Amino acid sequence: MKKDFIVNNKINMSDYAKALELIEKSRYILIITHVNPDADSISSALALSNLFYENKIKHKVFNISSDLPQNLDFIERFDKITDQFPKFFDLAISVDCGTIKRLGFELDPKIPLINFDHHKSNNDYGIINLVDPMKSSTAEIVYDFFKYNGLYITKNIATSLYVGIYDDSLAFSLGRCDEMTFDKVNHLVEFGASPSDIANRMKRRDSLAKYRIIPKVLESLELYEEGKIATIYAKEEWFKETGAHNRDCEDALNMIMSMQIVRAAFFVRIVNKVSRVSIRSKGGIDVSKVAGKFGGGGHFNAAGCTFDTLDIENVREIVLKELLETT
Ligand SMILES: [Mn+2]
Repeated sequence: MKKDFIVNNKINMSDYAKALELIEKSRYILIITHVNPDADSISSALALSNLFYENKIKHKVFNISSDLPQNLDFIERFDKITDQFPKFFDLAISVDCGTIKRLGFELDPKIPLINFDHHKSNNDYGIINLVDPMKSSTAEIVYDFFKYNGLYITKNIATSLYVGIYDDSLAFSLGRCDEMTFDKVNHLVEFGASPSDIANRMKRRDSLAKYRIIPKVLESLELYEEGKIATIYAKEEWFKETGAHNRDCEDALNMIMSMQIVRAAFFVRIVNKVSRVSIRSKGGIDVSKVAGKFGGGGHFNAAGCTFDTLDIENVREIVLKELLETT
């Protein structure tokens, strides 16, 4: 007999109900998105924020920085995300934070925390942990929270959740995208999410600066092990020369990974005065282990870490050595 998709979930079903119970008895909720937020973190937070707003539950969506991905500005309540702490909150909800460090600040341990996440590195740091590394995105887990608790998904919530699933699954191309993902997406479209509108707003609003910096980044390409391993970097001055934002060059890594021969690649650049390394792989190379060696984390095929230095060439050599040893 075919079972309902909810039964296949790794997360203990009663935890979804417990999370809602805790939300309903709290007076003020802080929803926390991660450092250098991506679409999954923002959209998971905004889906909850729209639910809370519609139900008159007092809350704020917080990010440690005011530098947000502006291509998400079409999601309802995006303009309400703040880098200011409220005077008082008695519940925290983290979304897509693979380690507690990703919150970007020290949370008072007396405040209960609901942890929504899908990173392998997550060590269940919350009081309630809705964590499943087999899910394509945290937005999928937030969707299950709605479904399991019988909560109504409005058009704004559907749009928000679709954005998270779409972006974090690299437009439905990751292995963790399964029939349950498409089941959810089907419902979200039914509830009013528009796939073409969302794709246009997210993917077709590039800046000119992006096309000025990407050739420079591609020019930095070095190949090792007959092309299986690739590295790229972005020099700090290139951002000044082109007016590009660090997000403008993110696609360079996807482009390198699209080369047939490349099995693993990483990208070094300066973000907020530290060297940030993004590592990607295809198939059986676990790059979360490489990132983990340097205090970072992430997923099997996509991970990252930072180094407290501006010497990107040195960082490139250190990570390259580790990656060559792993493969
Ligand atoms: Mn995610």
